Amino acid sequence: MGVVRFVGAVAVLGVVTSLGLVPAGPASAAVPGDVVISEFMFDPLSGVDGDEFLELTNTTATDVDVSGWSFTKGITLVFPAGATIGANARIVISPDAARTQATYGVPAAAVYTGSLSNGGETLTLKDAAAVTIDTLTYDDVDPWPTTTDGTGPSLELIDPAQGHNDPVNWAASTAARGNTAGAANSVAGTGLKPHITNLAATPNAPTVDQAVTVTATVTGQDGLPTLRFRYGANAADQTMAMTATGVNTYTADIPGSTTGQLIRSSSSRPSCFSRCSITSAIRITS
Ligand SMILES: [Ca+2]
Ligand SMILES: [Ca+2]
Ligand SMILES: [Ca+2]
Repeated sequence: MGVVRFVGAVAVLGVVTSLGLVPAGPASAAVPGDVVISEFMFDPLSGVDGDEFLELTNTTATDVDVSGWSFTKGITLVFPAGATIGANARIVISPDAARTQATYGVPAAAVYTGSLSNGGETLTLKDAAAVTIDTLTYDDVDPWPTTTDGTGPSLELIDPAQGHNDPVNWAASTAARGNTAGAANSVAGTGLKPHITNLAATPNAPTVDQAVTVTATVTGQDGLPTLRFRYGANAADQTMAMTATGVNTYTADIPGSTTGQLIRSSSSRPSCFSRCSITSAIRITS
């Protein structure tokens, strides 16, 4: 009878350098970053398109004139002459102002036509001269948050100063009511949190003394990720630096071993959002 053993493999992540906000410009000359798509509900729990909304935030200390600004893909809206977003203020737009008021308790500053795709699409906010002010392509599958796909919470931007088209910079709202329409985001933070996908161990059923190669895709971190693993239920964690094999892809070899207990390693990092670490179990078969 062979030894049966699980080895947990958890990649541990580095610290991210944050970037500064784009300096505020005059109201008549907004630049990308001045106004950001900061939150949206693309697939509300009610299943009613009228419960969709999209929040825009003016990240600058001056009013921004959004006259003639538009969305033309996915949803359609042209802001009327004289429309402004106040300094550091947020507005909510929606397809149904009455429902927005009833469901979220906030007024819709403008009403768009069309609806936000339940399967993900590209949203682009352009200014009156058709210059792109913000754009992102969201999805309803990993690495994007998946609880926002019709189960209640909205998608919220974490750090306006970081890339808006990076799923690592978006998270499901953690507010009790499932959104923060017109208010500061519940997940707001500084810097992108690390995100691990595609963690794999080869072979995933190693024999005694057979090394296990662990590979992973890690984004949103500086430097090389560290692989954490252990050989038995009561053993101490061991760590090793992973080696880069490509853009955001890393590998490390766990040496083979002959002893150990059944173990399922898990890791939680309270400072991270839920998607920043994953655990893999490996069974040694003989
Ligand atoms: Ca929708
Ligand atoms: Ca969907
Ligand atoms: Ca919000």
